[in-house]
Amino acid sequence: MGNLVELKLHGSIALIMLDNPPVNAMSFAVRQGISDAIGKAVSNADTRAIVLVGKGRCFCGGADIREFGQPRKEPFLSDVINLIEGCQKPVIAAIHGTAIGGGCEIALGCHYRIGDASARFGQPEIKLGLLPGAGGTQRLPRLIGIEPALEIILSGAYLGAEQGKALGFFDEIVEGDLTQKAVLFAERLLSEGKGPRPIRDMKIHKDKAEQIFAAAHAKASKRARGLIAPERCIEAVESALRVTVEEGLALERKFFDELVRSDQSKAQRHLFFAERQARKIPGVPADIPARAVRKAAVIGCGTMGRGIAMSLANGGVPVTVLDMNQDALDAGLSAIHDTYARSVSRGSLAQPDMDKRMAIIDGATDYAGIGEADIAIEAVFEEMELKKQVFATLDEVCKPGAILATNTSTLDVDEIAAVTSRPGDVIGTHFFSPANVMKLMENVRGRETSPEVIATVMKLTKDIGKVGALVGVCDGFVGNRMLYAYTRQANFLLEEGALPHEVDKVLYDFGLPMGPFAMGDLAGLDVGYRVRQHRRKTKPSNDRYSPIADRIVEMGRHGQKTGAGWYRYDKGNRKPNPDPEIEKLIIGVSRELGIERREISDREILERCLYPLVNEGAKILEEGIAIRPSDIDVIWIYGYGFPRGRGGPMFYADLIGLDTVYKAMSRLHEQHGDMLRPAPLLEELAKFGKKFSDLAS
Ligand code: 3H9
Repeated sequence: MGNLVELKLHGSIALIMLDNPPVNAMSFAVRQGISDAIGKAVSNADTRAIVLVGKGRCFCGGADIREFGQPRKEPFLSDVINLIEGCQKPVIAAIHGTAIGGGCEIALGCHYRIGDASARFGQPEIKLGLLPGAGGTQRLPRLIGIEPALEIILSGAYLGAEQGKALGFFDEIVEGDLTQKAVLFAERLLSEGKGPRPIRDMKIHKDKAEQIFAAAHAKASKRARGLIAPERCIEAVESALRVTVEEGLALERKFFDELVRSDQSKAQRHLFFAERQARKIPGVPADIPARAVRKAAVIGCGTMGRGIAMSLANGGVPVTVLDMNQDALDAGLSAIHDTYARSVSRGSLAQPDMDKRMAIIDGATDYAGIGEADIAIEAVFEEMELKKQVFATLDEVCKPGAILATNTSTLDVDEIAAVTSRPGDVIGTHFFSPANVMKLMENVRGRETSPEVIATVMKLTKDIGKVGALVGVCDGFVGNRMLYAYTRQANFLLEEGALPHEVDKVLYDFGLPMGPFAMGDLAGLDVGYRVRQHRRKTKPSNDRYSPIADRIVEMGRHGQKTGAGWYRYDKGNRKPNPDPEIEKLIIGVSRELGIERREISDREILERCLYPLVNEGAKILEEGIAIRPSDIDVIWIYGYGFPRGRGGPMFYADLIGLDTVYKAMSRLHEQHGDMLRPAPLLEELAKFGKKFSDLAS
């Protein structure tokens, strides 16, 4: 390991440079290095001011997350920050790229902060189930005020240079060479006789504090149901108003230690690395050149097509939406406009950003209009023959080298690719509904998809702000195949004695945004119905099959959109109301099937729904459909709202112990037969006392 912190003493200014690629994380060696460098700069008589900069892509990406959970080594980050803050010579942070987490806290320890246009700052610890643990909860509110500080700490969002300047985080935003400008800034301070300006000495403004905290508590309990970190963040910031800085820092530290040991934080740290690991594809080297995607096309202007077009435009990729029917196209484009306009009126999107996005979306009613697209994403009705027709046409009209992608959620990508003369350019890009909101792209590698096409689509996924996982071809791919295993058991539970709202409540209480039946109503029950009918025709089977869902659709109840499905809905209200008619139907089906209804405990509901989900995940791993267990977690977190604090189904199973899951599956197998047979991989890992995370990837 080279020198991770460089000190240059020249003239009156000492320059301390962090050099710990890729993101200058505050590992033990970096903390030690800064501490030593500060010590030398302080004792050097010529030095009158100190400038701290980061080399490479950013100032600092925070504490080294890989060190969490390991024994702590001194100097701690808070010691280093206290050392900087207590320095008798002014210390200036010169920020480019991100200064986040511990990186933001280091900057807050400095007496002045300047940045260039690329500078961003934030406290993303909450996304790791933590709170800022090196003074962020005490210094940020003192510097910029409690309301914006709380917002930054609770959202984990990064703010840019201009916003930072307006809030008083940055003293100056400079153009040109940042280090040079920082040295000039330091010299100016000296010439003006300005010295250290520790934030800890700043007065905290208490105006409207009560309302601000009440609003923060209300928002946290709504947005972060079941998570401990948000409340701890608020309590720590609240303490800044009541107690001394020392006491506030001690409380913050106590909370940090408690959170870092919690399963919720372990789960969220797992997800941080899982998301990044998912971008690494065996057989697709990181340096393989991705194709340029300068222009995209989306085929189909229905709900999915519109959402996909918006996702691309949101990421700055110009997109042409193709629909052969002019009226459908007009309706689609105006729906896109209206969706953006709603975001503007809610305040979540600025009007100029909406204008920019709308300006790069256009429509076409003829395939000739998309010949120049670098990627064409098909989002037509989920029907094989139709998709084949579309791909045959795309093959004719798209330029050589264009990527032909399908948004199918269940169909065989290889069969679709086979109608083209370029199966190497065909790939699945499975977006989740609503596509402009949901972050997941389940990208599907066909038998012949080329590594270059995979690299391009994985890069595009990141470029447009989505999270991707690459999977192989099978019925339902990873997400929907596992979803089927889960909803199937939920349906059987109804036949055996439970009611939809009872099942949904257990899964909601577990942390899912909604249970399987409320979710079905939201998504529309007719979609699953069509898939099941197709499957029964193409792959008849004697497996146990619950007729309830089909009967509900055949009653004309398609979910929220028809005002009734598993539940009944009042006009204009999305709240699901249990419906006696459905209860009667369910009880009738139990009778028809000769099943004696029984009391079903919450625990049984949870195990019966979640363990088969995990079991299916194990089968998917055995078959090589998912590359690694953590990819499955990424899919379930970003595509299905699996609670972040549980880390995804495979991490959750690891946490409760695969032996527990295996034993429960064996019991269920005995009770319910083959459909619940434990996956051999689950059995093997459980027998050897291993975890899914022990599987090499
Ligand atoms: C904290 O600071 C707690 C303190 O309050 C108190 C402590 C006492 N540590 O995202 P990328 C790795 S909590 C270790 O692809 P980008 C990452 O795994 C920390 N590793 O790059 C990846 O590795 P690999 C608060 C880290 O340019 C590589 O760097 N900080 C860390 O798209 C590139 O990452 C955060 O939560 C880290 N802190 O984005 C950090 N950060 O190549 C959040 C990154 O092996 N991080 N890595 O896969 C980010 O938002 C982005 O990583 C960042 C760069 C914007 C920095």
